[in-house]
Amino acid sequence: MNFNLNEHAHTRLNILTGEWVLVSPHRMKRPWQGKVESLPPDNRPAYDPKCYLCPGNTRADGSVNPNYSEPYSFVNDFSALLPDTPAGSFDDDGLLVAKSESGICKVICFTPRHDLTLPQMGVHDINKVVDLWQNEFTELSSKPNIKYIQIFENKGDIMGCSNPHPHGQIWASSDIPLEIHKETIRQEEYYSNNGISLLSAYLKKELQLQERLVFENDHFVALVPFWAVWPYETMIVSKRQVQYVTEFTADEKIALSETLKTLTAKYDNLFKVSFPYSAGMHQAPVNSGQHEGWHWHMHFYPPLLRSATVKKFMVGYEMLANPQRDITAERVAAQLRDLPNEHFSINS
Ligand code: H2U
Ligand code: ZN
Repeated sequence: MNFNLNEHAHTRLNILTGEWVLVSPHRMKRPWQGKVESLPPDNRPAYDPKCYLCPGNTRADGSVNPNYSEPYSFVNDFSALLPDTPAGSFDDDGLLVAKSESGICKVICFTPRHDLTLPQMGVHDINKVVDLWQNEFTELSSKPNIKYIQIFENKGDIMGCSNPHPHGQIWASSDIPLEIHKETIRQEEYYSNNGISLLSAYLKKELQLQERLVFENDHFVALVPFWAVWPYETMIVSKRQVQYVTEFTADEKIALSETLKTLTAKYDNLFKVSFPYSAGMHQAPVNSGQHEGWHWHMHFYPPLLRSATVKKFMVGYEMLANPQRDITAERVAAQLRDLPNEHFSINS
């Protein structure tokens, strides 16, 4: 019997982090009698007088949003990181070790419309969100104590998102977070050994094989990474190696907006619901020297398993030993690729 990735249990290497995922394709026939999540009805008004994020409304801390008509950002009223935290560290015999962390947290409202999500926005309106990401990145990276800027979106109650108004967040920190630390080591090592970015080489391979592609345009590729852990996990990778979102040209920004719209529409089309996920871009640290190997990309981590109501739990073996999945990355990529690029609500 020959080893076959579609039939036999195996582990796959995440080349960005050096971690492994256990893949058990033979388990896909397992019956499901577990927890079924209920879905909230999605019949939001264009403006909700009780929403903290809608234009003109009062937020939880008493500040009032302007009557914004374009993407709008403000400092998070409950910031996890604060700019004026004193520097310091704590070490009790190397057993109790801590250090202070400062930073800035912002909230970004993607649109004044309470009832939309990214796939329901026009490409030019998504492009305005990309403009704001660039402006925020430029401003935050101009502060020398900021070392990393995490731009992300948490979408859906199931992800613990507190408000359905389309929004994302930015956390800028005085230290380099763990995931970025791991990806920095792997990408710099590959670049110094091969003279090309790890993700340029990986993208070349994926474009040749065509097994895990979901969507492609002139400047970006959306794919299910070979090492995906979450069943519907995807990645957007820029065809040109850049370190930062601020480097994208006008054409690249439109292409990124189109990729974001198409990928999130495909996600919604999968189970005909507003598809929950945590997504965010990974880019090089700032104010900390050269990062020649770094290649901008975006991760999408959706929690759903096999339907709109069945959530994947990372428990048991996965918490204690190693993440695991049943459905292969190749099967999921084919499923997402074959779904329409247009949002289902357009035809319903
Ligand atoms: P989620 O993306 O997880 O829903 O978080 C929304 C953020 O918005 C959350 O971090 C902030 C919360 O602190 N927020 C405000 O800053 N002001 C408010 O009035 C409500 C929510
Ligand atoms: Zn709102």
